[in-house]
Amino acid sequence: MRYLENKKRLIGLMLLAPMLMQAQQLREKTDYDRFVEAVDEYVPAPGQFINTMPEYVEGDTPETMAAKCTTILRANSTDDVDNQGLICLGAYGGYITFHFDHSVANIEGNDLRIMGNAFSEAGSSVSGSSEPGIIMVSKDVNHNWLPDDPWYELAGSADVDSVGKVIYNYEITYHCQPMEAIPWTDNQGQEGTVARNGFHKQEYYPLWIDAESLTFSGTLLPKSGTRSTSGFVQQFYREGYVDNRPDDVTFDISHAVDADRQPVQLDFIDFVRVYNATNQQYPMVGETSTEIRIAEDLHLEASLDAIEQAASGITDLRVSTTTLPCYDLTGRSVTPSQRGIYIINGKKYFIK
Ligand SMILES: [Ca+2]
Ligand SMILES: [Ca+2]
Ligand SMILES: [Ca+2]
Repeated sequence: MRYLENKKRLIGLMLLAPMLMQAQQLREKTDYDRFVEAVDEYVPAPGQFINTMPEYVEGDTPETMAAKCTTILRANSTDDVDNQGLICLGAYGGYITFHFDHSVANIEGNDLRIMGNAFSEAGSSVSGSSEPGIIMVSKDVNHNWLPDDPWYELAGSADVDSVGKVIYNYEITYHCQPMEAIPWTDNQGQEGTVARNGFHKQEYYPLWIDAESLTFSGTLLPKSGTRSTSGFVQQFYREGYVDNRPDDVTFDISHAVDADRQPVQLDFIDFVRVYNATNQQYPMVGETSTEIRIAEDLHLEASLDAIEQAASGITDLRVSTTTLPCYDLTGRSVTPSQRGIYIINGKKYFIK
């Protein structure tokens, strides 16, 4: 039944293809899926689980490692958590980029579910294994199916809960040093290493990346480690991060912000990136590094409906200027100074 419905839908959408080029993306297939279609990039920072989650074998390339991540995320399309593989992003900045087989619509409420392996310490509601990753979203505005378009972070709770303690525009560089602790320097004048430990004996620097150093940038969350009876755990951030706490795994595209932390209004997104947003290490657990095992569009049918609706044209016409918050089609806040299509309250308007 689902197959037939989607097939009918595809035929209808193919007829609208020229207009779709102006709007959202839809892969050519007959049955759409709420889970990730493919991983575009897997660029972890060094770490104790790098080259093992997923496993590197000699000859692997960025493309084959991304394909291994795709296999893991595709295999995890069940709730059988005991049998799910994990993708590890390594130390601060390491990231993964993926897409679905359709644009994900930003509807009322949360839009994406992304899960790692965060857990509470002995039922604690405030701490446990928390390795927060920041989510970024992007729209394929140049329609080339590649994640080479403007990116926006989804603002998490630290923006308001830890004012003055979050470092925006953080940058860190790791230097390859085979089978040794991995040295790093950052743009805050700090340096350190990703330490080796007795548990994980493989190389910690991603072996398929042919570069002597790796530089990552983004937002750095404040350290969260705290002593516990079992050693060290991390305080949970309140909300808005992947692999942060077991009860916070769904996210709203409406939390997108630009580089100045100003809200961005996106009607759809085509690519999702998650990067490790912490730079910290603790005894026994080592560096905190975001893991991912599931990513899905929370509302596949609503996304497909919205694509269909958007492909059928502009929602409304308006013939004068507006004083309401107004965004261009890439999601930038603008003051409309020329005629064109703008997004106001989530709908497209023509202003002339
Ligand atoms: Ca939403
Ligand atoms: Ca984790
Ligand atoms: Ca693109």
